[in-house]
Amino acid sequence: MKNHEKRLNLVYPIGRGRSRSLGLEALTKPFWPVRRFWRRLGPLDAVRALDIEAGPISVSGIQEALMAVHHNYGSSSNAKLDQAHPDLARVMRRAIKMTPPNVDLTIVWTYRDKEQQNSIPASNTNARWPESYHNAEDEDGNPYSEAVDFAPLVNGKIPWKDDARFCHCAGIIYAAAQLEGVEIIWGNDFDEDGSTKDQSLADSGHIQRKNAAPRPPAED
Ligand SMILES: [Ca+2]
Ligand SMILES: [Zn+2]
Repeated sequence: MKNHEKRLNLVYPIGRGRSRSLGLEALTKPFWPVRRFWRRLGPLDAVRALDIEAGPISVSGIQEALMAVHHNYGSSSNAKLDQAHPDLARVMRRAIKMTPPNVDLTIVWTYRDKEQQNSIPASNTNARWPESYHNAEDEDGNPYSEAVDFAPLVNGKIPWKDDARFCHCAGIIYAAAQLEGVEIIWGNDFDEDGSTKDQSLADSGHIQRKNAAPRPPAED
């Protein structure tokens, strides 16, 4: 426990204009009423909800307080990230720590083998094995995906039809990539002109590594 944690409290409403406050350490425990309230907050509200009891609080203290309630990938997302190029895995692992409390992320795909790639409907991808960046392997033939498909998670479900939420997450991932020094290309702006209106096949839940080697053509 760091020193500043003793000075941070979460103030949360309990009805009829009353509120209760809890020390920060309670936030890291699975005390569900507080965690649920916390997740409903936007980032600014979350900072306002931190009541500073004594003395000045540093920006890093507030950041750490927010980090204490950050989201984490589940084991399935983590296993997928282990099959991606380490630069992309690093970006996605940083991105989830940068989302506000009410935005959660999941990993849908990294590497896809031949069967998985070719079973995706043509309406979702033009790419057939092995031409997708999701099909990349290292020199030993191990999964080494040059692309990641991500999605926002809302109450444990992916809101597939809510493209704005995917775009919101993509913005956070772009920022994470910049901080990690990794250049990425987003699936809703492949020509990188900043416009999402000129895409024939928009994929807001896809990023790939900009410096990835070109993929071989599809097999017949
Ligand atoms: Ca564009
Ligand atoms: Zn993809």
